[in-house]
Amino acid sequence: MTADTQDLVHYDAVVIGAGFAGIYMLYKLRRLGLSAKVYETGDDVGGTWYWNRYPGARCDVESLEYCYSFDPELAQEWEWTERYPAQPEILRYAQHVAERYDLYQDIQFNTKVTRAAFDDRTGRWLVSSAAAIDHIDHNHAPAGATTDLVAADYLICAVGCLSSSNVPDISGIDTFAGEVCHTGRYPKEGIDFAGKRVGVIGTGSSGIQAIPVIAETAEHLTVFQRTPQYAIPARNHPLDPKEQAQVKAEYRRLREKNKAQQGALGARFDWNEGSVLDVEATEAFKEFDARWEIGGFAFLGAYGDIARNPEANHVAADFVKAKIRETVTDPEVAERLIPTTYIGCKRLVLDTDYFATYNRDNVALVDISENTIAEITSRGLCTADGTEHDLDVIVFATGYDAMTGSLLRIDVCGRGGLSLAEQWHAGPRTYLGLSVPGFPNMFTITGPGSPSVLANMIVCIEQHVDWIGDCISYMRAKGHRHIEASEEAAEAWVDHVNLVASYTLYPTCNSWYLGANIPGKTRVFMPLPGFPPYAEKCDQVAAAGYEGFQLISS
Ligand code: NA7
Repeated sequence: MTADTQDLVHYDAVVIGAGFAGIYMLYKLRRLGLSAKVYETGDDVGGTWYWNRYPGARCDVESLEYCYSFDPELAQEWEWTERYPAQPEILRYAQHVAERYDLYQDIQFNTKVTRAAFDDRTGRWLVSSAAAIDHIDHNHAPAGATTDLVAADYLICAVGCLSSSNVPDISGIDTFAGEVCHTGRYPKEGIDFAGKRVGVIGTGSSGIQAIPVIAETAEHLTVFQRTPQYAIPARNHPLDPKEQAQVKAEYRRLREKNKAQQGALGARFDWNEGSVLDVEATEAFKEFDARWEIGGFAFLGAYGDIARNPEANHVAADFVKAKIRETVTDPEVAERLIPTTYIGCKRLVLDTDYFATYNRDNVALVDISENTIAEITSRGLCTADGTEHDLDVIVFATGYDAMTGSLLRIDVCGRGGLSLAEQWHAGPRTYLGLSVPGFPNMFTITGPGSPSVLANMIVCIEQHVDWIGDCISYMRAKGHRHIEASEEAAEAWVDHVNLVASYTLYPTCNSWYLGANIPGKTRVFMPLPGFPPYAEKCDQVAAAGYEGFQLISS
């Protein structure tokens, strides 16, 4: 950047992103008396819940746990309507929070941060942004857009773990005459599927939520499945106001209990530590059955070794496989839907009538694991064996360049012009998932190397924002101008994350946790399993005067 930085508008902090992380960060910075500016590509708050407007979009963490806890009044006043919140309700909640704390005035919407560079001369961050007119491809600012440049002491990246959409590079995609969308960039005005032949590519959480809903209105739905997935019934239902009142009467205790769980969720059901291998198969199946009826992640809490021990995992997987065979009436289709990986190795999906949807006459399942999609034509989609599927709408439910994609699409440069892409060429290297060596005063909320997507995101966000707020307060009190993770601390942290992951079955399959869904992406296990020990470590680091960080005063 060559601009004379003396004359630039200066903020104490610039925050990138106005999702749940960005808006709470703004609230926190305000409370600390700091000036802050938030840049957001969308035209409202909500982050991932702003963009994911696809039919059936719903959170897989229960409403009463998927919300902020920083203000008991907010927690008491907001009433959830369903066990699991649907996208529109989560968006309304984010809007309510932004209005309640008067946050909108410091957020610049429709703006994409294109570059953030640490200026060695002034010791500040220079942040360039541009108007983001094109909402369909929200990852890229339009060429030639006017850019804006501001300076900030702190750069806080609240860009989200699942925001950078992955649209596979399939030849002919631009020639398709019908409508195309990605679940993570779903059009605000929606899509009318009535009377249309629809193709959904992808059977992760998004596909599995969207498929049953689309099937209800589409004339015909073809699901293109690369890898079959385990799904557990969500058993969503309207929330009984009495039940909600009871939970809220002891809300603080529930939220504290949340934080003591590995995934910072599921405080209202038992997490059994025992081994499934210590009980008879009939007893295990009885326990699984009970949890299948409860619905949701309670299933994984049946026994403590499902996520760690292959043999234990098989027992749980066999139970779900039996349920799929029981539900899907065509045995051949059922077999195609049976996963072969460990259960929970890819993120477990919560569903509503997913498997039963394949019993409908207007739904077909196409296995593209070997017979891949060869091309998209003006009329539809053609698989490698030459079969043509005529379609009016193609829905890509193909996921995200998770955890690193949104940050790396911004040109971020640290000390001496070191680019983040270079620093992370062999996979993301952070200390605590919060800080990157060579990038002073830059924080990554729920960054790679922190529990993030393996835990309740809202709890993770609050823990990070509180930690960052405390850190900035400490620096100001002690007269420190810069904080930066040391190379050694980051090196040791990456080793630690890999070691913890190696005790689990997570690294055994081609998941987005490993970056395996993106061609060419370095395979490194990115999130850290286990919220409670992680939060304790962060507290210890702070209590020890920010051990593993260099603090610079001049
Ligand atoms: P996911 O979980 O990454 O699922 C994406 C799906 O798309 C999955 O079935 C993929 O198959 C499939 N996919 C990805 N690329 C391709 C290509 N090139 N061809 C065919 N199929 C493909 O994303 P979601 O949006 O469903 O969920 C993301 C998270 O959001 C979820 O875990 C929750 O945390 C909320 P694959 O399994 O890679 O073979």
